[in-house]
Amino acid sequence: MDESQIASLLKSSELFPTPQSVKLSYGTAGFRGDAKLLDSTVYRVGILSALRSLKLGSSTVGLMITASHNKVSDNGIKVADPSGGMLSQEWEPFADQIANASSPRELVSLIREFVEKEEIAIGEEKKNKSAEVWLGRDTRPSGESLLRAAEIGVSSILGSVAIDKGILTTPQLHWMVRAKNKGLKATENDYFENLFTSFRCLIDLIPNSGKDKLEVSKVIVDGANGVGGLKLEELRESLNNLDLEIRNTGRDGGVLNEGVGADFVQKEKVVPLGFGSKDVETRCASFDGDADRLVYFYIPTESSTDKVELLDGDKILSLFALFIKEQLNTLDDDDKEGTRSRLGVVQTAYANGASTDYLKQLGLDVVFAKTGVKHLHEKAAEFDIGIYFEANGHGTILFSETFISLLVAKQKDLTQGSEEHKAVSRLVAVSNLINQAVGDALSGLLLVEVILQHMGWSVQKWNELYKDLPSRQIKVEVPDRAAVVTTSEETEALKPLGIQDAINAEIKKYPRGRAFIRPSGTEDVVRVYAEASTQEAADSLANSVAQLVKSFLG
Ligand code: NG1
Ligand code: ZN
Repeated sequence: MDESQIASLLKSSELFPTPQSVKLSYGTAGFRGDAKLLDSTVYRVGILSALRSLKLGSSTVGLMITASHNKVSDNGIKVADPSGGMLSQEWEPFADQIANASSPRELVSLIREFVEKEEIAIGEEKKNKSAEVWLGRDTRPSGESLLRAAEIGVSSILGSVAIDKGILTTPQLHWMVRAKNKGLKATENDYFENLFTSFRCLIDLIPNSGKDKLEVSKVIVDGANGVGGLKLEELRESLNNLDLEIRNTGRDGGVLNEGVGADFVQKEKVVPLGFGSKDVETRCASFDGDADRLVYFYIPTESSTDKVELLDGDKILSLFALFIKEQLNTLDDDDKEGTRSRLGVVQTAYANGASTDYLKQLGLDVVFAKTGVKHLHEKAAEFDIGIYFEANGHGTILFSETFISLLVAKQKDLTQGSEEHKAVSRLVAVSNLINQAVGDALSGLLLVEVILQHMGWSVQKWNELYKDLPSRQIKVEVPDRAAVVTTSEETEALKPLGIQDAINAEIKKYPRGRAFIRPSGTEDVVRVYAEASTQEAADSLANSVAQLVKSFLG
């Protein structure tokens, strides 16, 4: 690193002193916290993203400013690697170090050390290509000024270019970064065009015999008062074959994620604001604040309360798995070349036990990953087709490059109009529709809608695939959530000592009881999950475990 580079870093970092007494960690999905405290973090992640781009031959890297489903006064930042996936976990410790560096001198010295260790060609880019970082943000009021901090961070690595892509959903930015690095068309319009073209294609492939039982009833979407509803409105202009009503777009004064959105509906299992008795039995969906999560729900007729029937990430996963399996079975019947495919599904410990039983009974390969999509994504990528979902509605379907090439070749060989040709064409269209970079509520919604039409199913019929075991999630505020250390599968607590035995003793009291605790990676809480044969039992188990957390950590 030459003198001018060091001077540039020292000068810009003077603008962003670190707040006192905040310990930052890259966590499950980037840095998150009170937006007022994040300027220096965002600036520093700007530096990191420029270095990441240089390290990877000046590929485009993405920076998304959002705190997803968290409250509106929070914000956060996450990095999209050139593949469109999450930042490589190998770089997370460096992110933590620089975010916590207490002075400009310490910051520069950490960067210098890292640049040497990683052999990043800093300074030489002037002769070659420079780093490029694409920035996006959600609708939070703090987003604009944080975005400026990120730009300053990027530009403080000399020769680097920051390009502001405006207000986007998280998955849009990931999709655009991936497309750009693959040399494909990568604007927001290209993203929309890709969605409606592949959706149209799947609609055209709906079997004729199914037409008379077509499910084209209305779907109502809760946009969480965030960016997702706004983008869905734009997309709707080009969609026919979908009767879509969008509420909670944020235009009518509603507050982001407050009493609305996927996280609220999934965790509380109650009706979001703006929905009520007029919507009984209607198919409804909720996005989260940055539109990378999707859950469905409906209000049952008999409901006298505000409770909903929830169709969470597990149910979406099951629907997708059924559809994909149906297409693969059609192909496998015709499988002369022995090209049988490996289809796998990935869940976390939060997956409802009934969903796991159902998927296994379908004959699927079910594997488990730690919480956080970066872990699920990695495992799903090991299959030809890997479907992953967190119960909270974040997930997607990954197709391996080799498998896509094989499908495209088959599509050319097979006779047009044959069942096999249709099955292959559906799989190719799904691979285009569903975001290959991260979970995406917009593309997920379109895929659910077209599959329901394909099957001729109502939301109620879909819900009957299996019955969820009653479950309850609770957040417990503790002085230090890091005091909870779990096994790698996160299902057992190793620390504090003795707590797991106490939890096990509680679990034993309940038929089909299951419970675990883990520290959240995005909020300052310990999460408790409990499942049992009745709702009362699940609630009671969750409460007893929460009490244990309080007494061991309180
Ligand atoms: P934490 O706060 O680490 O539990 C939450 C979700 C994750 C993931 C991230 C990122 C639950 C229980 N946890 O993480 O699955 O989606 O947020 O947004 O839903
Ligand atoms: Zn989100």
